[in-house]
Amino acid sequence: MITLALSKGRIFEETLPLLAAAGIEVTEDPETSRKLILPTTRADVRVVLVRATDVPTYVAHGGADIGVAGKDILIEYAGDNGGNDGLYQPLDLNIAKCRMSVAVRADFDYEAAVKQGSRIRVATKYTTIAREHFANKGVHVDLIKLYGSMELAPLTGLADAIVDLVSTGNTLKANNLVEVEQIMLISSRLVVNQAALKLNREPIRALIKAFESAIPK
Ligand code: PRT
Ligand code: MG
Repeated sequence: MITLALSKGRIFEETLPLLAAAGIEVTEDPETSRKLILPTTRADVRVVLVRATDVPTYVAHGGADIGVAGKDILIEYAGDNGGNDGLYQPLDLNIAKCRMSVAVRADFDYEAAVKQGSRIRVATKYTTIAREHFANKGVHVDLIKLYGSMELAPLTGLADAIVDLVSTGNTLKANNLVEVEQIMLISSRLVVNQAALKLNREPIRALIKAFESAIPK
């Protein structure tokens, strides 16, 4: 049995065409089903639904053999584990694309604050990425860890800036925030448990190959 860990929403939806390329169809809809383990049209493949942040944990510890996770999630997971996540990452799937950016309130002069060498208060869920970005720029920051709704932080005075994912930019716009820096482009990757790859080499290799053939341009 091959167990694939996916999160509901965009990653699940955008992984379906890749599964189709491997001849696999998920036979239940995660949005309406209450099941956490979904069967597929292949008796030896099942999907487990986990939180996006839990995908690397499931795969690293063998709760799943393979998984799909955003680069954002993978960098933070490695950061939380001393830089070593133990995951084999054979493919950038080029799905669930967005960018990691710095955003501030429209009336906050970010450039001036950076130039003056002021300490900047930055709220984010992505502390590893943010710490590294500002350290590389030589900017002193106080990082404030949040678990959601980062956009609220500059509006309430909790922080001067946020580091968050942006795709259309509509969420920033709706909250009077402006993107002042792009840190990196983000897409989702295939992650594989190293022991599972050794034990189950042929079927997992075949799955990786099929996924590779269907990566969107
Ligand atoms: O939502 P939940 O708390 O359950 O979990 P999650 O946010 O970790 O998962 P999910 O499914 O929302 O995101 C899974 C992965 O999709 C992320 O790890 C990213 O790699 C990728 N991805 C791609 C995104 C976005 N685009 C995205 N736009 N993840 C989140 N967003 C959010 C962003 O945080 C912001 O709040 O969408 C909002 C901005 O969108 P725009 O279009 O208004 O700019
Ligand atoms: Mg989300």
